[in-house]
Amino acid sequence: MIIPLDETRRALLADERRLLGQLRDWLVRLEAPEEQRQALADSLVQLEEPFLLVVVGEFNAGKSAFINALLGQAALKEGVTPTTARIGLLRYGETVGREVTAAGLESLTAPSEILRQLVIVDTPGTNAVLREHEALTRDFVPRADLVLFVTSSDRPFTESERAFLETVRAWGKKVIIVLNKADLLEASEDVGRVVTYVREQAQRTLGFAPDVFPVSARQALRARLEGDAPAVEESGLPAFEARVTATLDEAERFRLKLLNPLGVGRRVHGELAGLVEGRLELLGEDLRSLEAVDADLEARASDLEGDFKLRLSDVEKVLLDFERRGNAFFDERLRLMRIHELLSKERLRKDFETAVVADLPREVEKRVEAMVDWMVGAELRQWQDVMDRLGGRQGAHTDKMVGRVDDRFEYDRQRLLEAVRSEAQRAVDGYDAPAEAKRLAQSVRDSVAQTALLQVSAVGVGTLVTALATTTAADVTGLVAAGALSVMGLFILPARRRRARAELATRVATLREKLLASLTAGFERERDRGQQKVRDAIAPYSRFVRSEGDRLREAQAALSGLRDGLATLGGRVETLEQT
Ligand SMILES: Nc1nc2c(ncn2[C@@H]2O[C@H](COP(=O)(O)OP(=O)(O)OP(=O)(O)O)[C@@H](O)[C@H]2O)c(=O)[nH]1
Ligand SMILES: [Mg+2]
Repeated sequence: MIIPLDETRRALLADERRLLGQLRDWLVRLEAPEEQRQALADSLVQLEEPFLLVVVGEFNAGKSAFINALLGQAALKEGVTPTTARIGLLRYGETVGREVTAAGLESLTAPSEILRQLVIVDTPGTNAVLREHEALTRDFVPRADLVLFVTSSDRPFTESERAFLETVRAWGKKVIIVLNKADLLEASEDVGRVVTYVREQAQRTLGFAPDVFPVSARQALRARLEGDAPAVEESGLPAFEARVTATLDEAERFRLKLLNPLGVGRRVHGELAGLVEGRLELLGEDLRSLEAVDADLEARASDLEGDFKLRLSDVEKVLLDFERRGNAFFDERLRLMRIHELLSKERLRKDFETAVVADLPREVEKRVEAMVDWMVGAELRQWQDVMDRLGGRQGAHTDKMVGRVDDRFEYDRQRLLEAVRSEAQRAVDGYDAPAEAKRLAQSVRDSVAQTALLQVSAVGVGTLVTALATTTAADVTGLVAAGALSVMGLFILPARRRRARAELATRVATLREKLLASLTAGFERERDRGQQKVRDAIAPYSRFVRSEGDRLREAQAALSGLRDGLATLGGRVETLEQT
């Protein structure tokens, strides 16, 4: 910028660079859309560049004609059909020249004094069938330091013009309006009426009442070329020029220049804050789903615990029945009348096994098998819960802008959720229940074998119980066999019976204790293992939700500070003295 900077202006410029630099960093960190980053970067670069007066409006409104009138020569092509196809940047030059510099961009020169102070930009018209024209212009708007909006007297302020002014407003631009083709209006009252109408309509859209200058660009250029001073005056152009040169002095151009990136910054900031808010909202819901999964896991753990206790008492009952049968056996056998049966220890043991041990191993095994199946089912249901809680999260978006699928946040979140979902899906669909049951059964068996200190493996729980019960049988029957009785005399039979009962009770208690302890240990291990699997599957997603939440909250705090900073700076620039 070629204007001497005083202390105040230098400070403003430095503050603006610093604040917008911070905003630009956040745009990068949060992967805001490229257009936004570009718009802000462009506007920052532009602080160094000449003042841009950008002329916009619908096709055929006379934008090019108006610029020609300003220049006093027909430097630009005019036409009744959509004519201007490129953004044309007009700078001062000794001769009229034109050069296409990039796709959709043209660099023009003309020897016109006004161009020593500012660059005038001609743009393709909006609302033409050629939509790419409007896109070129729309994308260029953020770069304007001042927007000159041209509307035509034969259709002043159309709906499409209103819509376009909305986008101009969104970038926080200052706007001047030219009501062109004023020569088409017959009476001067009509001109006044249309000017008022346009100003009122524009105020509704822009939020402030812009200056509206009625002009006949055609008349102005013709009169200028013919040197017809009164006709030039009558065209309305000098009024516009006087006003513009009076207000667009260097100080004002500097002020507007500073306001341009601020307007862009505010707009971009608003969208970024919306992006952050949208993501936080989404993560908040994610977090609630994860908490629900946690609560599910806990509830399921305690449900399992309750169910398991019931099943254990069922096993206990089988053991108690075993004890009851044993006692009945002693009552019946330890009688005088059956003394001969007590003589053979071997036979006694066999009878005990048949009558008392009986179905015990099978009954125990049956119940343990049922427990195993039940646990396998429980684990499946657990995965099903996870699916229910998280399955729908994947496609979830808030109404707010969240991002595009190609940004890191969106990509990571989708990927992590997909991992949980497919893990759960795999667990549910591909769950090999028989294999799981086999593994579980083995685990319980190992546990029982270990507790019983038996050196057996690869046998069922039932077999282990059989082994334990058989030892019990041998020991208990050995105790009551007649060989030991003969010396003592028959009258001690009742005492023997009591001892046998007591011994059996101790044995059953031990057996029960060992069996229950090992089943409980096995159950707890399996339950924890199942839950851990679910937690492990969710962990990366849950870590992401938490850490991303922290990161976004930090961004939110920083952005809110930035918003205040930009507002304060905006106020300082707005009130900057115009001299
Ligand atoms: N009656 C009258 N016609 C005008 C005036 N200014 C321009 N025109 C005519 O309106 C038509 C469109 O003018 P342009 O300057 O090409 O309009 P534009 O807004 O640049 O149009 P695009 O480049 O297509 O967006 C041309 O035929 C001009 O001669 C004017 O003040 N009065
Ligand atoms: Mg044109």
